Amino acid sequence: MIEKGTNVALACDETKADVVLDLAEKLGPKICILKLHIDIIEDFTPEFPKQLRMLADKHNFLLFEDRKFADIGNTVQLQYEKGIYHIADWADIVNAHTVPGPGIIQGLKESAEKQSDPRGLILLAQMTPEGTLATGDYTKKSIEMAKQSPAFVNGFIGSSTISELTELRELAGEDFVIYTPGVKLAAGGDDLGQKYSTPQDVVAAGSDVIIVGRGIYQAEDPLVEAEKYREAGWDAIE
Ligand code: S5P
Repeated sequence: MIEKGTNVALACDETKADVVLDLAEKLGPKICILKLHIDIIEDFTPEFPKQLRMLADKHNFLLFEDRKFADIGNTVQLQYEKGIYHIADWADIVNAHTVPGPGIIQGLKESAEKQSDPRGLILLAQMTPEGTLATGDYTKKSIEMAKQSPAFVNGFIGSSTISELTELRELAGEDFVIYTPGVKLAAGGDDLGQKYSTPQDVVAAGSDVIIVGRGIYQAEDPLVEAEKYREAGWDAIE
């Protein structure tokens, strides 16, 4: 982040491999992370994550597969390592819900340790949509779980609701990275409960990384828009 002067994670929710690769190549210099949902790619081939990995190394950003694991330890190991996606082979970071308890962290950690490159986990201590159940005691217990595995769990997904995000930062302390989705230059929401705050407001509330999806990739010129978010996010950090 410091080398590139950016705290923007691009939520690249496009469904065609070449569109994702094109955005990764063009926007690579502006972002610290490319977050994707591998299971929405309609023309997936094993070549796709390999090409993405090459672009991540070329432009010095991390790959974050937003898999939101949510099962028992044994099952998440299979989902992380096997199937058609082999996520553990190429994703620097994945995330998990804490609803199953600490076994999910242990399971993913054992799989991660088989890899030669470092792997990290983000816990969904909060979520952005209206009516989420990930609040209060759930958030507190998620943070406690992270503190049991601090070398592997690098941080949390935080809410885009400013009061909640502020509380998350207070509870988490300074040793964890907080990643906040639901970020747009103009606050608001969508028709399905997503809630947006601005880069300035989420960083002021304690967020480190701003996760931006439609605000960038649906813009007329995603490169121009990515630079606006980079500037807003990095000015706020500084
Ligand atoms: O609570 C959450 C957690 C995540 S990871 N709320 C979210 O919106 N996300 C993800 O962030 C979501 O899956 C999507 O990929 C991105 C937000 O996209 P946007 O288009 O609304 O900016």
